[in-house]
Amino acid sequence: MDIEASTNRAMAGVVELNPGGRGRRHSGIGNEGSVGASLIETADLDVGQPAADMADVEDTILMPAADGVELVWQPVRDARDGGAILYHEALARFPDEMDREASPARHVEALERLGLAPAFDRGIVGRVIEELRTDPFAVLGVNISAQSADTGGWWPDVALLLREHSGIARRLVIEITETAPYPSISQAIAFAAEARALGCRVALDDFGVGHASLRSMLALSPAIIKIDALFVRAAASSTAAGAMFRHLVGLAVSTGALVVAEGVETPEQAARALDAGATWQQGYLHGRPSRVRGHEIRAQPDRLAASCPATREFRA
Ligand code: G
Ligand code: MN
Repeated sequence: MDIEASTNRAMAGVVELNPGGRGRRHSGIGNEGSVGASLIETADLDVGQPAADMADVEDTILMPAADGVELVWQPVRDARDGGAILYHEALARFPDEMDREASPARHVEALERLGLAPAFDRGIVGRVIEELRTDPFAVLGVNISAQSADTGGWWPDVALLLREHSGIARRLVIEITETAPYPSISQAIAFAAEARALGCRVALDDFGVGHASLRSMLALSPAIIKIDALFVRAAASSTAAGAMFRHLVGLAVSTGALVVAEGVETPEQAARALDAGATWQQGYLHGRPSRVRGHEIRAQPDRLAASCPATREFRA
């Protein structure tokens, strides 16, 4: 389906039913009923998608714009002595999901099935840029769907904002998740190049489990590659799984990218990842996603620049 057309159609329904474009849900618990029900009905008729997916659309598209989504920060640290913070990944949390570890993955997957992830991403990217603007010491990663890796869509507005506020782009890591395929790989390449030219770091997220991850690893030339948690978790289970983890990290390192092992929960996993070459790590061992924005957990804004040039030669 054409993403832009489907976004416009669905957004037309949203705007019509919610004059002013602000969400409901500030109370957090429950569904006030009529707006939600009519949106589902209308959208179901107009777009012809399952009602459950449309309920997710209502939450996920309206809430970031309405500040209804909370952003928590999780550090990416140097696993060697000191545990220096490279940046924090800003993770979206929905207020009705009281378990603060809950990931929005389920909602995002519903949006991706509908081709609507870019509308959600736009809201979150805006929120993250706002945090970077108000806090000159923040260095943040934001997740976007592969569906958003496009020089059309929301990118021109964001690029303009980044140009106007110099110094923000170099503190922004754009993590592209590949749970959905790229609508166009040539668009994704152009998107990554433009983001890089502005000074942003492009990261390939969930490496090893996404769509087309080897192709995009070569084509997008990401500054950062994040190895999916699956591999470090499995690594201890057998010699073969351990070897696979080591090789996967080695493959990522060989591109010249800065490599982050995700989902590190134990000292043993940290040691194994470090030994494999994943100097940078993220996971509960190194810090849980948190609301805290305190200075004691700050990243050094220059560390990202020093550790990870936005552009580099492909070394493999
Ligand atoms: O796809 P991405 O890597 O951006 O997803 C991050 C998600 O993983 C977040 O929802 C976060 O809360 C969760 N997470 C972060 N670190 C850990 C960890 O060490 N263990 C587990 N199980 N989940 C984690
Ligand atoms: Mn991520």
